[in-house]
Amino acid sequence: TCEEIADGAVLLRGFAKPIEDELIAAVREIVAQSPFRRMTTPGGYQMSVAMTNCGERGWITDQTGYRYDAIDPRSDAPWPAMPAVFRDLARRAAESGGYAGFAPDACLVNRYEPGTRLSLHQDKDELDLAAPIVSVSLGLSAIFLFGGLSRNDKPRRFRLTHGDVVVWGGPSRLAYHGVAPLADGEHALLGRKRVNLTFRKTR
Ligand code: MD3
Ligand code: FE
Repeated sequence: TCEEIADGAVLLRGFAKPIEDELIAAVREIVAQSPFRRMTTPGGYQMSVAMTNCGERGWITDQTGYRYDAIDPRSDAPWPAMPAVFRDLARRAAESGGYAGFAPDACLVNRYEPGTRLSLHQDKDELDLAAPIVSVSLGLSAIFLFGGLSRNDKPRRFRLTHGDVVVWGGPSRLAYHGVAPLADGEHALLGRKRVNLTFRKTR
């Protein structure tokens, strides 16, 4: 099913489910090369969510700021290549959402454990803000908070579950969003965690 949840944002419930095993196997290979790590924000806070990346560039934050970089500062090597199964899923989802020809060059992989959260933020480090962001939820479900273009707009809440894919484009691309603290639970494939993939075109 395809549902427009906000202007320019399309929720594809269960879109990734048919390839769940391939996606999880690919995440494990990425993490073997570039492990999940908790990064530090420019304000000096350590994020509760652990992150890694694949693709030509990866999103990082440290004391000096946020940026996309071709090198994983932890391994001092390029990020793992984007698996074909990721690239194809992102392209198919974007097309279903009305964005044909989406060619992401970066995929940020977020790992949530019970109690971890992502506070309200905008994603605007990408140069091409006309391209959508495609997100894929795996494992435990989460309450996703979706606000407006101002931090003060009261966020709406959506439950995102294993296999759900959302295409965020148009006016929703610069909306504030976040994830409420993850409730504990056990997922058949991933155990006590949630993994979220976000596909981006950064340049
Ligand atoms: C709406 N990730 O990685 S995915 C992020 O569940 C991030 O890990 C969350 O926010 C997560 O930056 C939310 C949904 C999402 C991702 C990017 C967006 C929604 C978005 C960018 C613009 C608008
Ligand atoms: Fe975000």
